[in-house]
Amino acid sequence: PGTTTLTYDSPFPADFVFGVAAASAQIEGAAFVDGKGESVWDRFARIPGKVHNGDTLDVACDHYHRFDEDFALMASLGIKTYRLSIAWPRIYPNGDGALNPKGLDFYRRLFASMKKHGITPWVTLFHWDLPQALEDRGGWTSRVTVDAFAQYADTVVKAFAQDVKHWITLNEILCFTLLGYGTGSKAPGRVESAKTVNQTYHHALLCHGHGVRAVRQHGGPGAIVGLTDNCSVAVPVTEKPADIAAAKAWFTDRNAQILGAMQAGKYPESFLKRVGADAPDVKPGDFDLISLPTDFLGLNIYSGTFVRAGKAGPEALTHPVNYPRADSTWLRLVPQSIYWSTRFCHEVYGHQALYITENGCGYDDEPVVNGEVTDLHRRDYVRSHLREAHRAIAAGVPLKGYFLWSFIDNYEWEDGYQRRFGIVHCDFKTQVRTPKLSARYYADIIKERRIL
Ligand code: GBH
Repeated sequence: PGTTTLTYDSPFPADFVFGVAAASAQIEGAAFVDGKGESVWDRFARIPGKVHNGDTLDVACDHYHRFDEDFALMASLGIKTYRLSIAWPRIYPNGDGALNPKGLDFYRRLFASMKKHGITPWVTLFHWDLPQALEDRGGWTSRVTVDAFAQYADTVVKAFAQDVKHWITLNEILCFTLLGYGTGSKAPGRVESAKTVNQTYHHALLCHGHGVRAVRQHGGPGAIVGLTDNCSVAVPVTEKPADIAAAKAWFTDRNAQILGAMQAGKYPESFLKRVGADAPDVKPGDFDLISLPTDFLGLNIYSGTFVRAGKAGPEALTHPVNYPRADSTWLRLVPQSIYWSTRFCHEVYGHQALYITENGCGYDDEPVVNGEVTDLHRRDYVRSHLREAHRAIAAGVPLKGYFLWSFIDNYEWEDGYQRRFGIVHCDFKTQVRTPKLSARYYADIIKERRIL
């Protein structure tokens, strides 16, 4: 990368976006209200032993009924950009077929409230809440889901072209494919062959393509669109050239199936060699969709893997047990992940606009004491990760924004309500919201546009 004139204490560039993020299934609640269909998570949460404490998504933060007060709180903290997702089963309760007008009405009211509070929406079309009716017809293993998504994307983009100018097609393909159909730790909890799992990735990539196509056809003037990926992040153990080269090679290899394929317009040779007979079936024209040009790439970055140059090539290291982490065991504290993920995406895939669409940390015990949650651990997490974002920009990486996950404590998937990621505390019994210390801290950063 080139260099800019940004120095250690400089403010972020004037057009840098500071936001917060959340997702429909995790905050809305109202899981069976106003005609919403069942999602795979509504079903999965009811299978004994799948979700911590048997927590369901039925009520969550009751954002469905409280969005106006939530946006008032957001605005009071100076937050002007919010990444949300639309619940597919609200719009098409059966995945395709009959449209539910009350689903569209809900988001119409929600966007009006955001507008009133001066908050710009960034909208993800799919953040894991697949209609159960589609799962019953094969879910992500079937092209039925691709056709249904194409229709859903057309409907939503058309309906909200006036309200929404920033679109994200899918959130984290890996999580709803490999973890939903390979390991079974996420909904729908299936354990399928490698061949089948690779096919689910391929169908997800096709849906991404349909999302891009829908925004180009119906998004209206000024609409932009991209994917949010949770790429594998490689952090060189030292910043000597040999370790950086090793990290870059590992990064390129590990991200071949999604980022590599989108860029190359085909599955890269390294990937095809690795999967052999388990390669996905590809139909003519598939890659015309998958490789449609996008306007930006979103990255959800929480952690990273250390890589060094070994005798036989790049070596990825397992974190030792004592390596610091949040309460989520996978969430090792590696702030340099922000710098290296964005830099490598720019260098390897040529991305010219990158956004951190999620970054945050989850902890279990964050009680409100004397009206306060002094989450200094989260304040420190945000600060150290923004430092690395700033470093990336200074090094000429086109990083354009940062969305903190999450605005409010919410349904943390298989970890239920115990694991808190919010900068606003939610009491799930009373629905009382209490901004944590980290919310005040982030509000100050947004106001001054520099690291405090
Ligand atoms: C994001 O995923 C989600 O987009 C968001 O909805 C969620 O609430 C948030 O982050 C916090 O978790 O089983 O060892 O393979 C986070 C990224 C990547 C974290 C996959 C869990 C699985 C580890 N996820 N990872 S493993």
